[in-house]
Amino acid sequence: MKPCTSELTTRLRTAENVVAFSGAGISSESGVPTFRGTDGIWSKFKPEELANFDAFMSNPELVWEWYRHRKEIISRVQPNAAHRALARMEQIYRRFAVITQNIDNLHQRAGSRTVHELHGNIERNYCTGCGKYYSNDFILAQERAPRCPSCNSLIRPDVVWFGELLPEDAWKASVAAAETAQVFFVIGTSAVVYPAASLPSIAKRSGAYVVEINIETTEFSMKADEVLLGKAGEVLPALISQSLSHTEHERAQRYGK
Ligand code: BJW
Ligand code: ZN
Repeated sequence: MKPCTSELTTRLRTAENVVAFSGAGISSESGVPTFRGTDGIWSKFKPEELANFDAFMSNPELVWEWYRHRKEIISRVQPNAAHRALARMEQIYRRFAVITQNIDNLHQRAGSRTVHELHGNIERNYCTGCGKYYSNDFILAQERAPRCPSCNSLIRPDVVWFGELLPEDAWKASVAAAETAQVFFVIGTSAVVYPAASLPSIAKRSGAYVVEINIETTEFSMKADEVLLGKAGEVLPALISQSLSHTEHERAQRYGK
């Protein structure tokens, strides 16, 4: 990775409010496939074809096969150096938030505490009829698309599909974080799925220095203040050691973290 600019180093050293917006690419080094991009391996189906309610109702077995497979992948993987670097940044900055489009829990498992999940969480499942929640153990014990023992309706994963609204609290908190960030990272996302993809522009309009980290350029790259091309698991730890390691102790003392 080429070193970050002195502009970014200065901003990272002086900032008090930093936000990281993540997508599937941050988990790819853990072994979770991305949806799109050169590393995306969901080539058989477009996410638009499976991740919507009509597809689920017309072929629940197929959609559940996809989610069961992903639940199994996610249960076996570990957070990587990129997730851990963000958890460490939360210890350094007075205000730090992760906004994630991912449903895999890897930020929380790496130790991040302030995580706004925009697209739900694969650990949870709920009944489309009565709303009752079910554990993954319950789901994985069923052979077919799971049905609610109380009302016999289909159970679905608690994730946000196309055409569905994002969770209001997570969305409001994310917009507020984007509007107040001094440095805003855009990490491992193709930035094509809205409204999440509008957050980097909201941050930029509100005065943040916006830094994209991706293995390739995206639709957002032209608008970023800085684009760091490389793997998130390599770029983020390098950023901390280049820009933050000597300020870490001082800040930890200052903010009592
Ligand atoms: C690395 C790396 C490494 C790899 N290091 N980088 C027309 C215009 C505008 C909007 C719309 C439109 N038509 C419809 C819409 C709205 C629609 C939308 O945006 N569609 C677009 C596709 C056009 N949005 C919605 O429907 C949303 N809801 C909504 O708008 O509500 C209002 C409404 C209500 C009623 C009617 C209409 C509107 C909801 C969107 C929900 C998205 N859900 C999914 C599935 C979640 C559950 C699950 O995971 O199963 O969310 S789809 C999928 O895409 C998932 C992701 O979170 C999301 C974004 O993907 P992400 O994270 O960016 O991943 P990739 O794979 O695309 O990119 C990975 C990147 O990583 C690549 O760039 C790689 O290069 C990079 N990379 N390795 C660094 N090591
Ligand atoms: Zn039910």
